[in-house]
Amino acid sequence: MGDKSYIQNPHLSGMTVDELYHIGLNTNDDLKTIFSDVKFVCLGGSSGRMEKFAKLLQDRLREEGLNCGSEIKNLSKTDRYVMYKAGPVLSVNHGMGIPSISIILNELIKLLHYANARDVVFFRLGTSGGLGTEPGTVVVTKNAVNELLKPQYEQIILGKRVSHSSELDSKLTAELLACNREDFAVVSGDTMCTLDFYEGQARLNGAFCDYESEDKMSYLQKVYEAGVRNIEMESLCFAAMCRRAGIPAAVVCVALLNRLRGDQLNHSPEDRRDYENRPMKLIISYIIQQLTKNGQK
Ligand code: R2B
Ligand code: URA
Repeated sequence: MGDKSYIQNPHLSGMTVDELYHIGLNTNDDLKTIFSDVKFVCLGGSSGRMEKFAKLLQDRLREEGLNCGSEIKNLSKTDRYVMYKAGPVLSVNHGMGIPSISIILNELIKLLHYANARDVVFFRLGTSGGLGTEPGTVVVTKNAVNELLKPQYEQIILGKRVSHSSELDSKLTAELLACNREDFAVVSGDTMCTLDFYEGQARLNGAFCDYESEDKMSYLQKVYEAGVRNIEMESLCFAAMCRRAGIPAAVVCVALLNRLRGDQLNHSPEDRRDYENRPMKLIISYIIQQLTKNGQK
């Protein structure tokens, strides 16, 4: 990306102080000293998972003799989001759903801009419902699509519908698929992003449901036939915002269940932990490979 700015907002340069309100930092903080070396930003839903990711990654960076930074501590000053730094990698939680990930992405993109960070890559590592995809399988997203199966993230801005493409970086996706050396299946396919976990994902087990099991199955079958291999709630916004900022980005989610077989998440805590670790393992392998390749030892 070279010197091209991640932000496209002429109003920011006229502000004396910009508050990154939801992480409790502002432009009076020494953002350059702390964040100018960031090369990867990894986002996932839960705060605990992203702390664990930062610690696992730090151990691997240390083992490889790479810059692993100092003690892992939360750099966010609010209880909305957590943010950890291990060497050149930020690990941040995004909460659940598009509004939550949109807020933290706005503030992270501005943070990197103010810190003068360059050539940064973003990852979302998460959980999802598989579609014809067995539990534990990791899906690397080809493209994020909306509930109408279009690769478009739609926002209402000033009372008007505005669409941005949610197509992802095919080179990064291919590199991630190629670096899988782990003992679990990794597949590529489209990811459908919804605004809701229950009716929005054609479940029969929410508080409300006005359709029959057959309607659900024929819808999910149609979505599967269109190339979708998993369903979650953030990829569309994540892909579109990174694309708009000119940031290469990838989405790596484990399937917790196969939605063609059921709706309930009822696996054991051990299986859940094992499954949740899988996207982390793939992304850690990729990051180590890239840092080693670039001779940053
Ligand atoms: C996957 O899991 C969460 C819902 O349980 C949501 O954040 C998502 O995308
Ligand atoms: N996350 C989702 O959004 N859907 C699922 O089915 C599982 C995890």
